Amino acid sequence: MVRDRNWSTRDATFGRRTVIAGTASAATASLAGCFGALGSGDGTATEAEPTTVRVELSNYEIALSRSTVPAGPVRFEIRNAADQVHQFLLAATDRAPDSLPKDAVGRVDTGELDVAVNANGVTPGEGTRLERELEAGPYVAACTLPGHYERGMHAGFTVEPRSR
Ligand SMILES: [Cu+2]
Repeated sequence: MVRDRNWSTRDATFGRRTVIAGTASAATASLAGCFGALGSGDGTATEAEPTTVRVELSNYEIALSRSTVPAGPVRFEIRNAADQVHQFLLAATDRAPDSLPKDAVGRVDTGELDVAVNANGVTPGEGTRLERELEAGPYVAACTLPGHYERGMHAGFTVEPRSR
């Protein structure tokens, strides 16, 4: 007798759980439908949330809040903490951060680089926000204003393949 009652209780619990699970998956399916509709609107099917990287420019350094991100959308929040204009350039390259190609007058030759981000002329005390879709690979961040790169305004950055 006792055993029978236990069984019926367990059945009831199991039944309730099944209903809850069913409701949750229906909600997930309708949310996915909404995102799918948004994605097709602007031609991008990206579902990933952007990874935020804070960039602080100073004399003469580029500080990144993280040096590795997963491939996909990356949002750069760039701030110039210095007393003069700086640049945040990010290029896909397998060169070392201090070995970017130079032009005839010794400046970083951006024409030789696969530039992913170029925030030029960031005003002192101000900032800008840029979002880019980045593919996996090695990158170098730099400020190419005369003398700045040579004084150390460069940093390595890596975009890793997104694990699925
Ligand atoms: Cu600079």
